[in-house]
Amino acid sequence: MSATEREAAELREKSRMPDKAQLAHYYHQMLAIRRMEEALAKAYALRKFGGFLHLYIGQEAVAVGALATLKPEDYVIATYREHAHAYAKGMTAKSIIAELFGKATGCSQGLGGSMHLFDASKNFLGGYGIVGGHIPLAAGTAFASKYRGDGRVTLCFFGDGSVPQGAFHEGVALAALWRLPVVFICENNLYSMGTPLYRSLSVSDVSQKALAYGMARDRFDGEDVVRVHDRVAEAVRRARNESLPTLIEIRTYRFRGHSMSDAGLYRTKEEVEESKKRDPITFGRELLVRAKMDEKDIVAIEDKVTAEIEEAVKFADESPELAYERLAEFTYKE
Ligand SMILES: Cc1ncc(C[n+]2csc(CCOP(=O)(O)OP(=O)(O)O)c2C)c(N)n1
Ligand SMILES: [Mg+2]
Repeated sequence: MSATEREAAELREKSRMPDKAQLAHYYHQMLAIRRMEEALAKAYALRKFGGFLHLYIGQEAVAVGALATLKPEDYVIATYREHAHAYAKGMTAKSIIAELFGKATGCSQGLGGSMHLFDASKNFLGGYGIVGGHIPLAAGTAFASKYRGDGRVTLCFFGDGSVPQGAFHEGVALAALWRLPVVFICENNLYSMGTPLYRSLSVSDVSQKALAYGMARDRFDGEDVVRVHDRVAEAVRRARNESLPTLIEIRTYRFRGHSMSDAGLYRTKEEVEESKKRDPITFGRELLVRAKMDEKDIVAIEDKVTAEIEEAVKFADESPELAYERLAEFTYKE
C-alpha cells in the first residue's frame, strides 16, 4: 500500500468511526453481557439454578453491533445461546437473570429459563432449543411484515450447526422466493458442540449457501463491533428499503464450552488462548482509548456495569417464585 493509499484508508476508517457516545454505548452493552454471563456461570456452579446454560462469552460484538442497526419495532429471533441478543434488544439484566433463576419476575415468569427468553414488548421473539428450528419462523415474521406493510425487519441468528439442517434451507429458500425483509446471521464459531465445522459442512464458506437461492451475502470476522454494525446495517437497509433478504456469515469464537458440561476435549488450550487475543471487549475498550476518552470515564462505565449486574443478581435472588397454584394456568384452560 502506498503512503497516499494508506492515508486514504485511514481517512475512510476515521469517517466511519462512530462518535464517543456510540462507542461507549457499545462498550457498556458488551461488558454488561460479559459480566451478566460470568455471574450466571457462578450462580450455576452454586446450584442456584439447573438445566442448560450456553454462554456467549467471546461473541459479544456480534449481537451488540448487529442489534444496534435496528429500530425498536424490528424483530429478533435467536437460538438457545441468546442472553446477549435479549439484552441488546432492550431486555434488562434483571428480567434475564430472574428468568434463569426461575423467578416470577423473569421475562417468562421463570417458566422458560435460559433457552427460552422472550419479550413481545421488545419484539424479542426467543430463544429456541431446536437447532435451525427457528429459521422458518424468521421467514414467517418477515412474511407477516411484508403482508402488513409495516416496514419491520427481522434479524435471525443461528450457529454454523444450523446450516446443514433442512429447516435452514426451507427458511432461506422461502425468504429468497418471496423477497422477505429478513437478515439471516450465521454466527460461525467453528464448532457445533464438539464437532468442528469441517466435519459438518462440505464448504467452509457458509455464505456461499446464499448463491443457490440467488440471495445477497456477506462474510467477515466478528470481533470489531463497529465492523459488525456497518456490515449488518447494509443488509438491514436492503431488507427495509428493497424487501430483500441477506445471508451473513460472521466468524467468531466462544471462549467457554458449548454448555456448562463440556470437557473441551475437541480443541486445544492453545487454540482457545489464541482466540482470546481477539477479545471483542478488549477491542471495544481500545476503540474508546483511540477516540481519546479519558481513562476515568472508561472506568466509570465499568463501575456502572458492575453495579448494574450486582443489582440484577440481588433482584433475582430476592424475587419470589411463581405461586404453585398458577402453574396449570399456562397449560390448561378453564
Ligand atoms: C435439531 C437438533 N439437533 C440436535 C440438537 C442438539 N444440539 C444442541 S446445540 C447443538 C450444536 C449447535 O451448534 P451451532 O449451531 O454451531 O451453535 P453454537 O452452539 O455453536 O452456538 C446441537 C447439535 C438440537 N438441540 N436440535
Ligand atoms: Mg457453532
